[in-house]
Amino acid sequence: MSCRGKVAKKGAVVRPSDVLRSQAIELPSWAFGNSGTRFKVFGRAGVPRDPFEKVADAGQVHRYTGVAPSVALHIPWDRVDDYGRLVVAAKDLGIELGTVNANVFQDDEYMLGSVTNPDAGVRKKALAHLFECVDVMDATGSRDLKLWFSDGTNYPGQDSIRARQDRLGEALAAVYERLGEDQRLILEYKLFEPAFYTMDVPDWGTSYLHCVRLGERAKVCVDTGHHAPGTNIEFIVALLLREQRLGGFDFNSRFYADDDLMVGAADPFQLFRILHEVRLGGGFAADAGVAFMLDQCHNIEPKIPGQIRSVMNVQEATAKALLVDVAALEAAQRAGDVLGANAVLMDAYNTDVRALLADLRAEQGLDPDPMAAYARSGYAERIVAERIGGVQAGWGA
Ligand code: LRH
Ligand code: MN
Repeated sequence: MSCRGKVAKKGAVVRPSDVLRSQAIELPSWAFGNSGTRFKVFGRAGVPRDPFEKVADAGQVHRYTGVAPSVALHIPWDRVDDYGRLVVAAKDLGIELGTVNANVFQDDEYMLGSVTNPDAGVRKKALAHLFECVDVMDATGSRDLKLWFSDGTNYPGQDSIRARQDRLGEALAAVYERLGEDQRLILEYKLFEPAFYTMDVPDWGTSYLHCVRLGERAKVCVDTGHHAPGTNIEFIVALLLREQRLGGFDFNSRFYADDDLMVGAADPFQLFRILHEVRLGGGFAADAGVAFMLDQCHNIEPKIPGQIRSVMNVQEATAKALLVDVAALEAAQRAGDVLGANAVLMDAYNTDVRALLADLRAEQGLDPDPMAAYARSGYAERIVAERIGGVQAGWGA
């Protein structure tokens, strides 16, 4: 791979090929379970029935891609009696348990909010769950607690915007206080849904403001499906990297709303532009602390191949971003050569990197074609035959 220019404004110089070899894309355990829309959740034979089977499926994605070494948990969907056993199960598959996601968006009491609810008793219940998630992190050795709140209002006047921010700030401070010094709080924002007038963390600015108040280990999570149509997400990424407040991504893609489709499927050029800014901002450096997570739902497509394809989409967009001739780009920018600068970027984007990645996989002892290798493995047929009975995992909503 011809490395055009080494780039790392911050931290150690990162050689593009090293970025690809050491890429780590975290999988969402819930993507292996059933998911859908309010209209229908379609079941599928072979779907996991418990966190151990979800972790086993995540292990398959890492086995064939080599760049998915961890799986994020969602509590209570992944609550188990013995997290130590789940850690060992993951290790036996060559993966680790990653980010712990809290869930204060499904209990009846949370209709008017969780940590922002006008009722102090409901807020106390929500906070207790967040503390439970920190305990889970202590048991799994996870670094990150990711917090997304469905909290918001549907009608003007329903509640005080300011009072809800005060309640949110209070809860976040209590959780931040509980974290260990190697643990981080990642605050995810979302413009709308399930609330439609205000969301209490609707945008990067609100998340950023709360993070700055909390401390260094509070970072912003950019879910690529959580913006208004037409939002320039890579601008937000560049800004958060500049402030060293980009904690990570929830990667997916969408045509309209929070569709949670495979990353890169709806808008591969946007994913490339985002990863280009990650590169320029030093976000690929090991010490940059940027988590690259998927947050998707495979409502109609097979889930393990869907995750493998998604990981490959991130790999391809990353390889294209690393091919940008940054020296030529900066020279054109300095010269005010608008078309020249744009052409440098489009050259990289229009480069077919599939053979390059296939060679990289072969070099790492992997099958150059992960999708075909998985299909040949017989795993899909085996789980259909074995996973009889029990309750298939899902969102339990
Ligand atoms: C909210 C969200 C959040 C999760 C959930 C699974 O839309 O993106 O990250 O907890 O999806
Ligand atoms: Mn998300």
